[in-house]
Amino acid sequence: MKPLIQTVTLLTFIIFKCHAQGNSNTKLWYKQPAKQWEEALPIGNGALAAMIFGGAETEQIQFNEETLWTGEPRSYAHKGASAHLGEIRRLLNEGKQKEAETLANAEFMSQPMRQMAYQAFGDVYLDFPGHGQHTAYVRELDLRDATVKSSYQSGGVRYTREAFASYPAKAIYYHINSSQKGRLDFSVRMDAIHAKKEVNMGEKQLELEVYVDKGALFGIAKLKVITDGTVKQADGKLVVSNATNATLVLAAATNYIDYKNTGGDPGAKTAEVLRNAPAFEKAFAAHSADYEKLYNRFNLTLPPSNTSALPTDERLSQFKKNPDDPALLALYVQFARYLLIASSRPGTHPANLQGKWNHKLNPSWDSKYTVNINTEMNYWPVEMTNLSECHEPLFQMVKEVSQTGAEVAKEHYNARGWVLHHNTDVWRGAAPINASNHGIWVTGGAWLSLHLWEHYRFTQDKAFLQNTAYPLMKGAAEFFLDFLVKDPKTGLLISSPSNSPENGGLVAGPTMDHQIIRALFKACIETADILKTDAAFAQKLAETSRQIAPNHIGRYGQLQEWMTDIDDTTSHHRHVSHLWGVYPGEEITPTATPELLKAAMKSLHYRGDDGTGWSLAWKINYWARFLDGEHAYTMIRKLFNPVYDAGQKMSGGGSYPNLFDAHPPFQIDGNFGGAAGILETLVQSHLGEINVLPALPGALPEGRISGLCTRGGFEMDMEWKNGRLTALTVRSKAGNACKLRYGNKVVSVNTMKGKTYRFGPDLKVLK
Ligand code: FUC
Repeated sequence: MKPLIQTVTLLTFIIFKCHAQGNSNTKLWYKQPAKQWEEALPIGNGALAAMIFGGAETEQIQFNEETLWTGEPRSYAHKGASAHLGEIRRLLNEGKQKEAETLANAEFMSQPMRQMAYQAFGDVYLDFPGHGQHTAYVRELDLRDATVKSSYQSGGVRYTREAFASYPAKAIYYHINSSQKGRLDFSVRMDAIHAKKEVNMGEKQLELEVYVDKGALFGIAKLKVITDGTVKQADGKLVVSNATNATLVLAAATNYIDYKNTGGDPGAKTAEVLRNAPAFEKAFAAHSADYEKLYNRFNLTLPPSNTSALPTDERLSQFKKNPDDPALLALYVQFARYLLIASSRPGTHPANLQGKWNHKLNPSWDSKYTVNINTEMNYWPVEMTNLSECHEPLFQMVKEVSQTGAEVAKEHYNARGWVLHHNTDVWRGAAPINASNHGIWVTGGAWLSLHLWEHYRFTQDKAFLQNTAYPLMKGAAEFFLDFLVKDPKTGLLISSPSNSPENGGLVAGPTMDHQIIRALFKACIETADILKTDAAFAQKLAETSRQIAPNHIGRYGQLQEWMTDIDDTTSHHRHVSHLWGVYPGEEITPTATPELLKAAMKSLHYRGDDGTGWSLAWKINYWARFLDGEHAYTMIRKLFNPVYDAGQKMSGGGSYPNLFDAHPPFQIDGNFGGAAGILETLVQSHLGEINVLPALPGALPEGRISGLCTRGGFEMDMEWKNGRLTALTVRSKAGNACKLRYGNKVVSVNTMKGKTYRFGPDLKVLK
């Protein structure tokens, strides 16, 4: 072997070896650049997001800013729709579903019928002439410091690139370094897929202006180059020569201020960000400190196997053949936390259907907020994995839709309170969209309100409960006091018109609605008690709740999806909404309602194990709540394994090479729901006790968790070996009584705020 080749081979070996050791829980890495978007690696600071491709000769940074959407401020409410409510209900009661849907489509839907779309913003391209020839290429996303890196050897020089999105600096940083002085030469340009766009040049600066096709919004992105080399302008590019390093700082903004106001000045906003942007080292220090404060609070360690050291794409293919790589599950959970920190920070919008990562002008389902499962699922792991403040953007959105939803409650239902149907967008549309058969679904706001209640249950923050949560929960509940209607056949109160999400069309009384409404009423009743307020209102909710149609077991032993026993046991529909009471709801449990639980399991068996990404993720959580760790693991496997049709097109759920979840195409909910499901097999805390290892899959005989939060205000660390609990530590944040369960063993402790309690194998109390 020639000496140079030997050195390169050795270097490659060392680099790969380094990746192999100790990183299997914390790094996604590859031996080649991304060829397509779903291989690129995401960064984000809540408001800005980018996908880094890592090409050696041509690098692409595809970026987004969260407020670039089509449309403009408007009310979507259909004035006077409530005049038709009685007739729609009457038609449904008479079994005339088609007539009811037709009437509702004509008189009851959002104006306009569709909501608006999240937009790609632009791209930064970097050209490195001659770097097509390279060796020892590695690309990675390091979850520990939220940085995407790539490096390779070209022309005897080692080039390294690091990219991160800084929350404190409100900017994306991209830093390039060459191992030899003055050997870095490249050019940088900006572009966008928008029809109306403009690129302007400044000294060491580029500016991209984009106008959305339909609507009031435009965006400005500014990119500044800081380098020790020379910078010249040529053909719409900045050409950097003879440099040793260079930092690109990217800022982007739009004229969106809030859902009512588009009077912002993105030019001034981005200029200010660039003016204040610290140099690379300082920016990185601030970024990593800010990020680590959140990320380091929680850890999950599952042991690596002999495939864990492989590059992530190869590791995924191996897992398909032999699903023995526990560390991959830990990586998946931490990746979900990474995505949440990157797409949902205080002061930003909540994570949408793609988080904030979107490279299209017509993304699937407009990359909006679908709230009949998807948006809620995005936040399933947030409290448990100690990222409570990342929940805040969702609460802000709930507050805003409670305002638009109050108008919809009035115009469509002549009701008090507020209502949100199955979708919202950046303009906070709340009326039923698309088509009556699935758009008229009334419990979106109720479900989202329960997220505020969950935040309280985990944090025990009474000021939050009083000032933020309760007013929104109460408004959501008030709506149902006016909306619920007597079923003429049974005399029970039912939700009509509505639908069992996207299955079976417009109906009177879908099971899921009743479960959600009962849960909301219960949360309000408990809150009124905690806050010593609204006793009469709580009383009214309790009386009403008792009259709502209960869960029914149907003729096949299944949990009925509707009031009538018409479930199709051959249907493999991706939504299994009537099991909401199992997860995230909690009215169907092994101890309190064993018969209903059995029926729910039957329903899930009938639905089968396949599905799109979020559907698989929901099923993991269901099986965990059924305390069936083995079936949960069967579903976890599917979360990783892409399904292809005969034409080799991805057709079912699974993970892309960058671990993005496939709907397909990419939809982020499954990443979050999958992470929540993995954890739900390890700890559950919804029944007034902390249930430890309730559904541990045999494939995960040992592991370690730290910083996991539970309801009741506890934070715990835990270890297990050979499938048995070996150590547990509980920190009490609020001084509540703590009941722990491990199998049949129960231990109760009266805790003191701020104190830590230790337990040994099998929950043995330690001093
Ligand atoms: C619901 C689901 C679809 C998709 C969309 C965003 O409509 O039925 O599968 O997830 O939301």
